[in-house]
Amino acid sequence: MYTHLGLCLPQRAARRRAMVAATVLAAGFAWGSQSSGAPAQGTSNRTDVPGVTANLFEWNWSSVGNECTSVLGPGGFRGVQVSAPQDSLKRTSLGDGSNTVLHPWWEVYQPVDYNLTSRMGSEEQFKAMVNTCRSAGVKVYVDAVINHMTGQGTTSYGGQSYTHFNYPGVYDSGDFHHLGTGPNDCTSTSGGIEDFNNRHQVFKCELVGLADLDTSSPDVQDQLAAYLNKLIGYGVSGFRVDAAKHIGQADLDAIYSRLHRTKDHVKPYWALEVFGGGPGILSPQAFTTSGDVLGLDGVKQIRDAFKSYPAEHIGSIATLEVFGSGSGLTPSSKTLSFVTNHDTERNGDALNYKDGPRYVLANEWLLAEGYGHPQVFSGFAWNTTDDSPPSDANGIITNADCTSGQWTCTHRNPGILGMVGWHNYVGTARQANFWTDGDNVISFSEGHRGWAGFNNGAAPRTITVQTGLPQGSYCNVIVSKATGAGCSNGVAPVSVNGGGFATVTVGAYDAVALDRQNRL
Ligand code: LM2
Ligand code: CA
Repeated sequence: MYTHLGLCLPQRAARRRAMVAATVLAAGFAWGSQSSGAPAQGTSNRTDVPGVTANLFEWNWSSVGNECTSVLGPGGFRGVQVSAPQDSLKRTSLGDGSNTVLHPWWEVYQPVDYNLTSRMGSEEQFKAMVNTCRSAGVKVYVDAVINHMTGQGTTSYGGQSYTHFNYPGVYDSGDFHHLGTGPNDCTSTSGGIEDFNNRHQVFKCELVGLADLDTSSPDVQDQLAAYLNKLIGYGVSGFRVDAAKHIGQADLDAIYSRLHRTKDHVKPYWALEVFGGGPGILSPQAFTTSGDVLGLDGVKQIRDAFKSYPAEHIGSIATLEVFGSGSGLTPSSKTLSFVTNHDTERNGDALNYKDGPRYVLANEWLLAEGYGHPQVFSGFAWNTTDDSPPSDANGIITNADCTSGQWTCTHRNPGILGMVGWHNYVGTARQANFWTDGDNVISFSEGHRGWAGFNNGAAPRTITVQTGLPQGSYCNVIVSKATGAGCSNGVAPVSVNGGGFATVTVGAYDAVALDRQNRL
């Protein structure tokens, strides 16, 4: 069934061609529609191209399924990223990373086996969730933890007992990198990664003490591919590859080459987690030959523009006239973009839900800007960085309740939902008519289909700008929709004159966005 050859050169060339083909396709269609209704070609080398996704971090499977049907599908989200579904460490005592939280959110990053018995639910519940989401038009992308196993503990949520290098029925000691002097050993002094600029250590030593799989071994590659192919068989469309930087391009390619096509008859999406800052082949750019990468450098640029570093955090978004490859980031077509994810919301690299309206504004801006495949992060409220999501005494995560204040539910924000619709409607129209006051107010159009203005300042601003839109009365999609009886929610329409100009008041830390779908 498998070639056991890894990815040889002709296959690499074919994949590169396929990625180019997918990019060309993406340019001709609205985002996210490329693989739906695709012809049933078992031999297609096209890759799944995600539309706007929501990252429902540590939502349990039944809550994700409900959300797909009631909010994500109707709201125009084309995909949902879910948390690592494999069986994982279940802590039985404090210490080892947290002296106060017994079941920190990060237990799921310590796999024990590939049965889907997890804090988020059972394998049956996972399967049902994928079916429900797909029926609602929402593809499912999975956080795949495939670089390592555990760094602590002896028992899992599925009831499996294990030791650091021994996972019954899955891996034994020979499947791991070990501290040593051989070519396939970790040669640091401690067995951990000490030098993040050393490729050998980054690939073969332990990341925060997590048993490092020998991902160059064909047996390990087969085991990992079997896990991912099981998920693909359940209807999953692709993966966010955890710690991809620590697997390395060659091993990632060998694993990817073993993956089946998705239910949409395309190769799965493959978004690699590669933190910036590494030199040469350790840079995010250097992983774009193996897949898309997470937009982690972009996260910092967004934070710096919206918030900046003085204590007052005044920010200046005028710099965002240039954002993307022009500002040194990986190419738009190769990037999963977001304002934050679960790591950066805790480590200071990003804006997060605690930034309130400014955080919402940044999400709205990213959806308008159109860089990358945009993703809206939505997790749970926390006080300390280790906090567990709401769960029972056994660590089983309880249903996400957006009225409880315990879940941030960012993806339900009406302005963000309005911008998801705006984003889907403007598609890949080219950005034009950029305007700024040189400080904290910007606006631009996307072709002749949409216009948006953003005010990252503490006072409302009235601006007169070129919208690129035909004359007419438009509803602000941040707060309303066009209906037969005018703009919904009693919102006054915005007039665009025959020359395309409009005078618009943009509230403090707020946006106004117009599109031709919402013209009266
Ligand atoms: C990732 N990407 O590469 C995840 O996005 C990130 O959230 C994961 O770290 C990391 N890689 C490993 O998958 C988190 C968390 C760590 C936590 C690990 C493993 O940020 O703090 O480490 O998951 O659960 C914890 C303890 C740490 C301890 C380790 C091993 O915090 O002190 O290391 O477990 O026992 C001695
Ligand atoms: Ca590794």
